[in-house]
Amino acid sequence: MNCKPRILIARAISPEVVQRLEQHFEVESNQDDVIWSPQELVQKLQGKDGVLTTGSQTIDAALLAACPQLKIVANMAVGYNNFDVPAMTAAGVQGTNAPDVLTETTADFGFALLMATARRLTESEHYLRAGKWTSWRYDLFAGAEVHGSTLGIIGMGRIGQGIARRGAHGFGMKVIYHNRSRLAPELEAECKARYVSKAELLASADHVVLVLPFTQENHHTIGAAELAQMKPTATLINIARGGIVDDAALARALRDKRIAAAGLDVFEGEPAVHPDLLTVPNVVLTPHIASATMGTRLAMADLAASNLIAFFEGREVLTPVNKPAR
Ligand code: 8YV
Repeated sequence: MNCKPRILIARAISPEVVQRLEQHFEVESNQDDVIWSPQELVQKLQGKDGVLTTGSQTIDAALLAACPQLKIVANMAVGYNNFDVPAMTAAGVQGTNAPDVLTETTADFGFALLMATARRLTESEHYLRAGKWTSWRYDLFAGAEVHGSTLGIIGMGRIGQGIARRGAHGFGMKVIYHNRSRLAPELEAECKARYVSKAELLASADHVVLVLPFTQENHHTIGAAELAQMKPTATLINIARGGIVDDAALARALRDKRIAAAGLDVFEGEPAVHPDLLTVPNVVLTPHIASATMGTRLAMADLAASNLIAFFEGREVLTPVNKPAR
């Protein structure tokens, strides 16, 4: 008789992590990466004790009520806005996320997107590929300065700090930040970052980078009013979550040159992208890949797996997001 706990791996992950999980669990794995509807996910979860999810599966009260056997949801993402945490706690379901292992990779990408946006990398490549490059011009794709400029970071968690370090130490940028709480003085010193109000940050940053978690309170933290407070020469980078920026208002601001450019890795309602963003040239668009290196994706899945294994062995999970009664 097989008495291993039964788990579902809801999206394709590194095969070596699937193999690791198979040593501990009876596993059903979506290695074909089929996109399940919420109803299909509920169906797949019948009889499962745990599930490994990515940020794109919603775990809410309705799903929990329909899956009474479920005991743990291990997210392969640092963000867990796909979880209704109070509902999970009330249902006695453990939630875990995957922090730390993606910090540096994601900060690298944030900086890459900032550089690409400021220096108009994709726009200029499209021009070249379209055969439009006929001669040198002094102002051809002239972009915004990165070194020595003012970097404004909204959301100064681990990834925000990684971007601050890159900016301050690598590019001599003046770093200002806004966050729910101030960093400890030694961390501020290490990141060479100065705490400012959101209004001061928007008014004085040359590059505004969003790295805050998505909650109900920060829906459209950057909308038309905030875009109007930014410098017309500024860039906006979003590697946090869609929904933090009002994408329609941003598309209008980009079209009307109220800000110079934007770099977006996340979108409201992704994978759909607001159609107006697709028609403005001064935006760099990437498909939610900030943590996408094979090594980091392996580490994220492995951490989610470690959480599942610890939980079913009766140990503390490594990275909990709630504390349900057990
Ligand atoms: C994930 C992310 O790739 O970790 C996060 O919060 O946004 C990304 O690293 C995505 O959520 C899939 O899990």
